[in-house]
Amino acid sequence: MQDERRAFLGGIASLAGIGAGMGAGLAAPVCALAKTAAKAGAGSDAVIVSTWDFGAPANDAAFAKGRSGGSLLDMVEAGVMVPEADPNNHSVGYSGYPDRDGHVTLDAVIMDDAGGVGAVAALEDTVHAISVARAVMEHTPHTFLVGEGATRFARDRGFPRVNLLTPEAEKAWRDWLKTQNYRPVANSETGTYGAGRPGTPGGALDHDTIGMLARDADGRMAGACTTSGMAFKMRGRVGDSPQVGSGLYVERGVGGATSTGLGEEVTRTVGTARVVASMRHGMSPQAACEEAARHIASLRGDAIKGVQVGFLAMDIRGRIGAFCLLPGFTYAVTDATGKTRVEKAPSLFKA
Ligand code: SD4
Repeated sequence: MQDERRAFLGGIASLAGIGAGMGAGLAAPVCALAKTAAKAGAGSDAVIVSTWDFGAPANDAAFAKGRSGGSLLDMVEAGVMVPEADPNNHSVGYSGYPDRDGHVTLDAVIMDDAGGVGAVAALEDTVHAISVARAVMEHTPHTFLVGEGATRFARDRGFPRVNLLTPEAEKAWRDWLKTQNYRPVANSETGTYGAGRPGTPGGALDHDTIGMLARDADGRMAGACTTSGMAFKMRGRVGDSPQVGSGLYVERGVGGATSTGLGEEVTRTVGTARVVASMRHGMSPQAACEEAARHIASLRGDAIKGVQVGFLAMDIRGRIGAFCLLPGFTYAVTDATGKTRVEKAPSLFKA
């Protein structure tokens, strides 16, 4: 843990073009270095990326965690905890839309580039699925707990029991029950974040997921991905997000990738493992994301009409790539100075 911590702090220093050895403490010099970097205009390469507009405050929280001495794992965990706790975000974590039986179930994965992996799926009554995933990684001999076992594990580890189904989400579910029309809508994430009100059940508020990648200048990386998946999904349905190689993949010496959108299309193709494999074989993060999206399109043809899938990747040098099937996928990028911007990904199809 201490090594990782030093790596991030050292990373900030070298990203800023400043040599190490500027003082014995860890936290204090980093703030100074960040300032110097901003002054010098240095640090334009990405250090944190995440999916959708709501990735911006999440990135800021992750960066702040790194500045205060947190490890890469601490950073991605702290980052994605922001939308997990946000009642306006239907649905990562709290206030998520339930499955068709009225249960809010969460999926999450966290991983580093040293073989550390923890995941949960169909977790209930717990706000911070990502922290439970991390506990699976750090306190069990396993990588993945699901359903009742995951929920019991969360209680055993002291995570408080919280009813995730807010009155607003329950109302949306009851409205949805009237038609029971299950039709995932592309890009619901951008239109609804911060709106603070429910939309058409089964429609525009169908899904929100945050996937995040963080790196340091030594080329070390970690990632996290957390969601409540598709609103009004079948009970027991698990999407791409908690599955290593689908919702998230990080590889030492190469980089990482995360995905969002209709999870079934990503799990079919082990999408993020594919993106990282392409990067391993020399493709840029951008070309690798494009290749994975094109592969889904050629494999699935008409079946993916109106379906959104977005890939976001970052290599160990901080080069980023993003590509999606339909226009509308956005992502947040934070550079070594801590400056965050939101970008639009290019798409394969026009609409
Ligand atoms: C899922 N991929 O459960 C997730 C949903 C998502 O933005 O990414 N929404 O299929």
